[in-house]
Amino acid sequence: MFEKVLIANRGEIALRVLRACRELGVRTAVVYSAADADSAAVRLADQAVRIGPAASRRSYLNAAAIVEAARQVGAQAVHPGYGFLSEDADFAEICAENGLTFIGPSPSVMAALADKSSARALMRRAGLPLPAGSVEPVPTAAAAAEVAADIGYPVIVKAAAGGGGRGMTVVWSAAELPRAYAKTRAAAQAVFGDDRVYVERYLTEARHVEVQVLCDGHGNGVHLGTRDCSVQRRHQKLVEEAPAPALPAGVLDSIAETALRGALEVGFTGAGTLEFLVDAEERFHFLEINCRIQVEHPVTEMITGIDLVHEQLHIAAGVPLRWRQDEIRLHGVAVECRVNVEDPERDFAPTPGRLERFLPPGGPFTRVDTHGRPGYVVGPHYDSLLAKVAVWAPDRELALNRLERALDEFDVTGPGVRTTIPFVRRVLDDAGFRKGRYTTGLVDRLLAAGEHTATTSQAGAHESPPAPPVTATCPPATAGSSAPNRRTR
Ligand code: MV4
Repeated sequence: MFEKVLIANRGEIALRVLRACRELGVRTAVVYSAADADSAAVRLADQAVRIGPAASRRSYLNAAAIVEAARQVGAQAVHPGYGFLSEDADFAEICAENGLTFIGPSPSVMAALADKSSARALMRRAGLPLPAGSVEPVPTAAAAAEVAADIGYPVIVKAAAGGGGRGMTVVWSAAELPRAYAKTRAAAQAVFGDDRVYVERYLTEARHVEVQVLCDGHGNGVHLGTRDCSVQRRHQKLVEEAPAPALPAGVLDSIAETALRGALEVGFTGAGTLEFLVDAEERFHFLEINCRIQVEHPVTEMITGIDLVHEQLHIAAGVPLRWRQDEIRLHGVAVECRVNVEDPERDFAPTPGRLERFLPPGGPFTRVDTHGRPGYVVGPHYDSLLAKVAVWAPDRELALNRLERALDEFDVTGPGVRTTIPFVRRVLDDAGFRKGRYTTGLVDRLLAAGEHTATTSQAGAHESPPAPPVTATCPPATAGSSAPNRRTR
């Protein structure tokens, strides 16, 4: 095992990785920006290196500064977390050139899989079913129209260099295609510096089901079952659960086994996730593979008892996988929701500010991953994820009740601060969601249904502050301060 690992990330995931290192007796160093000088990770790490100003371009995305920090502290490996440089093959290569182990797949495999068009081709060769469409990038609008006519509308034009829902346009008819094609190419060029796009059949009302895999550097791999991540708004997941509900065990096994076969076939190593869409006929289609630890990994940890970050560290250190597939047992149901500092009533706009109160839930089978604390200032520089609340229970109904109970306890209050908790509650309340019968269309349906009630709920019809304790030292709620996330009963 490594003696010292550099954590090249911030927020809750920096803490998550730090804890795994501690548990394995690995010393920790964390990098931080000017905005994160008093973060929990900085306080808890053995060492901390300031690498730049708040702007991520000059700190958490600054490969040279991170490699220099690793050299300074004498770290042998770099854990990139998620986001930032976690899927940057060039960064993995720079680490290797500097004698550092990048905790993830090899740079060449990462590069081949980061390109969705190339990942699609590799996975098709490995026998994975894909949505109908082009495997090679489509060079002209005319060629795109030909592919679309062939597979039928609706189609979706996707940037080869995209991922996680960035750089894609749904096209409902042939008339719209030329514009959509040009628009997606221009956007892809602007955002990724790479204008290649491909065309796929667009699957409506499908379920987003993903498979967690672990593959070592010795040709061994296991899958850790499925997660359903269909509850997304603009490709930001809000609620995730494991295993994917309301699908026959045979279908889930087949998706998971297919995913693992694909990952091994393309030489993937580390912890990875293969995304699929499952259509109404329960057929599944490979979309993309993520070569990193994901935000929603806790739900898989809860149903398997396997610490995914420990496994990432072992795999990167060359240790052979400690499980065979028949030793992996999936137990019960885990559900997670994200607590973002955003206002669901204002198009989920970030609401940075100081957290006057921060009281996370507790209780049985309840896990909170957060870097928040009372007095913590949520800044405007980074994504708005403040906490993840994950619960486990023997069955889905109890897991959902437990998550509602946990959210009832969670008090995040500060001037101007709002969270996604009220919206998550509406998801958990939805009849279709309760039954496990929901698709990627759920969030838009809830938002459309909530449109005419938005004003009443803003006035506090749905959320109301608890009576302040007599000894309260903080000022009473004013127009600018938020109601805590508490349900009126
Ligand atoms: C799709 C799709 C339907 N058809 N591709 C979104 C995230 C990225 N990983 C892939 N995504 C999708 N790709 C085809 N061919 C549906 C999604 C999708 C989605 C689309 C609209 C609204 C919510 C969604 C949630 C998950 C996936």
